[in-house]
Amino acid sequence: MKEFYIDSDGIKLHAKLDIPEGMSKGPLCILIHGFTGHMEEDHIIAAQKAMNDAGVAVLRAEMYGHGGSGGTFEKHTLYKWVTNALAVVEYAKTLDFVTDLYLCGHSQGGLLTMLVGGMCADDFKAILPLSPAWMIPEISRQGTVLGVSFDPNHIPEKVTSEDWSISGDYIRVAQTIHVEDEIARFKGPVFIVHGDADEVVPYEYSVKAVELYNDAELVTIYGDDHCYTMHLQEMADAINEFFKAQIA
Ligand code: FER
Repeated sequence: MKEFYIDSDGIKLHAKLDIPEGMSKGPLCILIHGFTGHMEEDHIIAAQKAMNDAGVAVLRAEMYGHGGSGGTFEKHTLYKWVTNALAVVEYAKTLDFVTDLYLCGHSQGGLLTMLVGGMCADDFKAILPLSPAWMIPEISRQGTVLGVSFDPNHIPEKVTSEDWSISGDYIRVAQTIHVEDEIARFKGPVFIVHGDADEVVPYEYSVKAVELYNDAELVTIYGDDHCYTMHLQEMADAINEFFKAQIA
């Protein structure tokens, strides 16, 4: 494992690169956590190991205001994350050992994966949104995020829950995003994993995403929650098998 920082217009992004033993050239998957998340969460590590086991190098990166990266949580927005992800993609493309590039992210990182997948469609062989929170723009326009309500036409300075606080700019940015446009721009394979008892991101959004994408597959983790706490291995196995089939 190699630990380092990737510059994103002056913001240091904390990153870790895990290359399978003995690999000299091969595929790389960028892997990104969710809202309030980081790169050492159980489901992120499980995904990383599943990819490594399939012969895929993994570049985990933490986005603005999360983990060991620069910025504060309260000041993060989806535009900042998109800018960060573009910097990570640019960095990954400089790595000589990389053959094919993939992008994977969980929840808000899954939304990011869908956005950047559309924006950089030529760069990715496939994308893997995990329990993707792609309803965030829509519910921000309606006036509620993570169960906290606000006036969508008169955005408050802050939106606060017991566990976190985000700035009005988070909402302003989210309201401008139209995920369907980026779904339409990615024509390659899309591999989605989602627990059908997800309490944070409704499973139905993944069903809808699969219908909208040109070439998508949904693996359902039956009875499981947002972070696959009951069947983590099922999520990992699904990812492992997806990559084994890709590489075969
Ligand atoms: C929301 C639902 C889910 C939301 C964020 C998320 C900010 C993201 C969850 C995650 O990344 O795990 O309403 O609003």
